[in-house]
Formats: sequence, structure tokens, C-alpha cells
Amino acid sequence: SRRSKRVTSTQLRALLASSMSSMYQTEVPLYGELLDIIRTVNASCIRRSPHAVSDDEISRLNVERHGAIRVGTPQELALLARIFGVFGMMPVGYYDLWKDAGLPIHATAFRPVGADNLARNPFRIFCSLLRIDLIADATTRELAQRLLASRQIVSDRCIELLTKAEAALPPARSGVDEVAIEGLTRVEAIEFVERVVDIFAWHSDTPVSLCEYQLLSRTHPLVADIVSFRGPHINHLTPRTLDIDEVQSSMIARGIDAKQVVEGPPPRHCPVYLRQTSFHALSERVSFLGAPEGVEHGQHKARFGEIEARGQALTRRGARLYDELMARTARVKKAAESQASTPLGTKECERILVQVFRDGFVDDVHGMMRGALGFFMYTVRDGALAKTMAAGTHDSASLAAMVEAGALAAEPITYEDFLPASAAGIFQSNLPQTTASAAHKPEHVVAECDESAARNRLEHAVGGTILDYFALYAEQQALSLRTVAAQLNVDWT
Ligand code: OOG
Ligand code: NI
Repeated sequence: SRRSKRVTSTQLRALLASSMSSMYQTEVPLYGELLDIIRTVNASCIRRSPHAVSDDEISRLNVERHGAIRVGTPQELALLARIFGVFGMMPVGYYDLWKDAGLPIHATAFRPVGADNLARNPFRIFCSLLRIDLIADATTRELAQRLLASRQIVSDRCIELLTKAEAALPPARSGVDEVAIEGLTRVEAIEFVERVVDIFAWHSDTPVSLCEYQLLSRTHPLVADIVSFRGPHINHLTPRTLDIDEVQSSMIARGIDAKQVVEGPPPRHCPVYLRQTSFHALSERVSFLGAPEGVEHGQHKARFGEIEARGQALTRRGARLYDELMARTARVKKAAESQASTPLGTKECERILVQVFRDGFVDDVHGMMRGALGFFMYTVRDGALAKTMAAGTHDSASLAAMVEAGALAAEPITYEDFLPASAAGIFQSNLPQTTASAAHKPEHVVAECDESAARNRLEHAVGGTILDYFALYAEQQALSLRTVAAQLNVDWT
């Protein structure tokens, strides 16, 4: 049929993920080396404990990536939001990196929603938007505005293909349904992906002069990274591993310039959220074309490599507990540090983190369930038994009891999003040393700002709605419970 000749949003997303991965391997060969390490480690994890990983996880693991880009204006973001929409990638979560880390940006992540789409291809892009209103110095702000106003990050051909694709998309989409891209032929669809990948390519020259670049950098290195170049180059592409501690030691053993500590929660029997580590940004040669005296050369640090291990999505309650324990960890470290009057070593920091979580965050499936700390997908395991137990309520305690008795099975729902604190850590470890402290707000950046107005601007740019990831996980869990209730013929509403 005519329909079957059309590419679907999922196929397009898979092609985008693999094309970006090929491009980044050419641009940053060290990323290719990371992929080798990951493949070996993941394969040996699966061999070691074949039942620890679900089929869905295994099938998506080797294609799973997240990337990160940074754009300069709401108009650029709006265009990208439309483009990602064609790939079934919706804006999820609001990350205020100004509030959390003193960085002049805020962000959302474009990703597929719905269990099926995620299982087929979970490709996500963390997308930051510059907050130009936070640049206090008028000369620098005007330079940034001028540079952003004169660039076009998406080619005319790409916009033409986007417009054709959009014209034939169903109007209001929740993102949950996989759609056929009726507006593009297969050939056009493939060309569309190529033109989209072009947007994120690295440019080794910039239209600015070295002096302008330095002015922008002094305000904040991120400002220079965002506005000096012709486009929003992808700055890292992160594969997922089943054993991040092993990858971390492999990186160090191979002499890769890795970060000292893994960001996020400690290793656990029931992994939660996400744990990330990275190798530091490369220093790359750039030609500055802007000076009337001719081409100048310099260095730019932007692109790095990151890996991550994903655990279970936490409920708001679990998330609150997590935040409390991270704050406690920081307090314990600070106290230990002031007592020893030297900075703590990596091993000591790890030990404190592990200890605080051991004392404060239950680490077995039933406990996580009883405490309503994490989200689960429930299925019927023993129908007869489940029927006898299902008559009453279905609060966390009774669900946990049913799982413990073997009446239901519960699978943790994977966390698909990002952690502001880890994101901040990732940004900071890749900025020049002068700005590498957590609460440092460079003096040329203003301290006053209106948080909700900023959020509204970003939300408006992505089309009016940023999805709430807690609501998405809750819906996924509720959907599984509705299915269970229907099978058991009980009323759990
Ligand atoms: C994005 C940093 C956030 C993560 O994994 O938390 C991120 C950036 O450096 O542009 O990718
Ligand atoms: Ni990342």
C-alpha cells in the first residue's frame, strides 16, 4: 500500500540516532573508543547475569544514546522543537541551570514518550537555551545578539522538508502514537535526516575575531560556545552501560582523561535515577575569521565524552528523599573536610555517599514498593492467587504484599530523564578552571532574574507545553495497574 512506503517517526528517530553517532565518531574518535569499552562491558554483564536485564532493555541498549546541544534564541529552539516533533521527540522536564548551578542557561530534553516508543528507540537530546537577559554588560550582550541574529542554523532545504512533513502530521499529538510521515517520500525522509544532522556538525572556524571570542568567554565560556559558532554543535553523545564502575576503571586503565567521580547515586542493588561519568573536553583548534587583519588561531573546549547507567524512576517522594540524602552527603563531606583540613580523596567521597544512602534509602524491591519510592510496571503472575488478594485496596502496601506473595510481578520503570545536579557537574567539569566551582556566578552575569518568566519563554518556544516526567511515569504505572485490574476483574479505580 501507499502507506507502507512511508517512514514512521520511530524509524526516523532510529536513523537520526545512528547518523549522529557516526558523525560524532568521525568528529571525536575517542567517542568511538568509549563505544568499544561499553560494548565489551555490557556483553559481559549480560553473560554474567542474564536475568538481571529485561528483554526490552537488552534490545535498546546498544542503540541507546543521549546527546546535548545548546542554542542561542527562542526562535532557534522553536525550530528545533518542530524538527524533533517529527521524530516523535517531545519536550520533557524543565532544568533551571541558573538556579541550580549559576550557569546562564535553562533547558529541556526532547525524548520519546510512551513505553513502546521508548523500547523501540529512546534517543534523547538535552537542549539548553542561552539566557541572554543574564548578560549584564551591554557591549557583550549586543555582540551576542548581533551574532545570533545573523546566523541561520537550519538550512532552507531542511525547513522545506520540515514543512512538508508537518503538513501531513495529525494535528494534536500526545507523542504516544507512532505516526507515519505521510508528507515525505522515503528518499525525502532520508534526506531530511541528513539535513537535520548537518545542524549539529562541528565547525572548526567561526565568524568572530579572537578578541570578540575572548570578550564573550569572559562573560561566561558557555556564552562563547553558544554564540561564536555557525550552529549548535553536538557537544557529547552518551551511550548507556550496565556497569558504570567497570567502564570508569577501563577508561582510567586506558589512560583516558576521565572525571574523578561518578555523578549521581551510589552503586546499589536496586539502581535508581542515573549515574554518569565523562572524559574531559578536548582542546580543539579553531580559526577565527572575524578580524580585519586576517585569520587568527586559537583553542576551544566544548566537546567531550560521557557514559551513563540508568536505574529506576523515582516518585516525588523518592525524589525528595534522594535530594535530602545528597544534601546530607555534602554536609558530611564538608564536616570531614574541615576536620581533616584537606580536600577528601575520591575513595573517601564514595564511602560517605554509600554510607549515607545505606542508612537512608531502602535497597530492596519490596521496600521501594512499600515506601512508594519508585515507579513500577505491574503484571499478573499467579492469576488465581492474585484474585484472592485483589479484593481490597491497591495501595503501595497491598501491592507490595501481592508481589511478595508471587501474585503479581513488578518491574522497575527506567528513568528516562536527567538530573539537574549531575548536569551541572557535567557542565562544570568541562568548563575552563576559572569557572569550575559549583556556586560561582561570573561577575559579568547579573544576579537578578524572574524565574517564572524565564520558564514561560522556554515553554512558549517549544510549543506551549513541557511535559512533566513524574506525570509520565505515574501514567505508565497506572496503565499497568488498569490492565492488571481488568485481567483480575476487580475495580481498582
Ligand atoms: C548538557 C549537560 C547535561 C547530562 O547528561 O546531564 C547532560 C551540556 O553540557 O550541554 O547532558
Ligand atoms: Ni549528558
